[in-house]
Amino acid sequence: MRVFEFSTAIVREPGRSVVKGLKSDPQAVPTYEGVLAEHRAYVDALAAAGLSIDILKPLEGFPDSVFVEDTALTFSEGAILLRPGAPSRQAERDEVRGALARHFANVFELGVGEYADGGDVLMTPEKVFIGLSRRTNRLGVEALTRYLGTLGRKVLVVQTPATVLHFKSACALLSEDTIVAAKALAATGIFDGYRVLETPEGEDGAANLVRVNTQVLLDGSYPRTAEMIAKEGLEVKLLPVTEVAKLDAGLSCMSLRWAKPDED
Ligand code: CIR
Repeated sequence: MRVFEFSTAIVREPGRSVVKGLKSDPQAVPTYEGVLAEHRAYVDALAAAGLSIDILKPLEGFPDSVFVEDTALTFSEGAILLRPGAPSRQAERDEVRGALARHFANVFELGVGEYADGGDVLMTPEKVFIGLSRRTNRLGVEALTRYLGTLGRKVLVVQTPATVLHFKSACALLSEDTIVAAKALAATGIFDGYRVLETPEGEDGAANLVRVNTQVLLDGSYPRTAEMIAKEGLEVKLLPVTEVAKLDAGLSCMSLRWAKPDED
């Protein structure tokens, strides 16, 4: 099962309202120009990694809509339209439905009361980890487990650490058998059976990286993680995300990625 080989991505350009996005630190206010520049560098990196990219228009009514990962799960076999858990983000799903319909014949949808953010979902070849969190509830996980089962995937329900917004704020798949995780999450033992690389001291935020084909997209403020990944023989592409990080977000949040079946 291919989990980091992608041919296609959906992204959404940030609107000027992005400066009003949800965040935990009231002092950390991003600039629109800064987020836009970081988003453009990210889209360029996805294109350089070989993906064709569907760029959706900015939505001023939804400050966090640039974080399109939270609205859907996408696979070669189909897609699942999620229901983001933050009240201000719930209707973002209605703005993504049309794009999913353009790309997928088969789209499942979470129902009323079934909440899940894509940031809480980590794909590996054997299973899908789903972290219960402030955004992803039990009903959401149960519905996802059913739909993912139909798409041939097994689910392991875990707990998103209380210190982070999303499960994938603290972990990412680096290769078929290797997960990069912040030390506290690695220590829980949930990744037993995988090779786990812990982020170096002071670099927990680096775990929100994205493996895309042969490259690893990594937040440029984490040099020791970059060194650790380069030692794995992978090509590291450093990207600026300091403005995006002020919104409790990182690299994985800004795209939906999948491999088109005819390119498998
Ligand atoms: C939010 O609080 O929903 C946004 N400010 C950040 C979303 C980040 N998304 C992600 O980690 N998948």
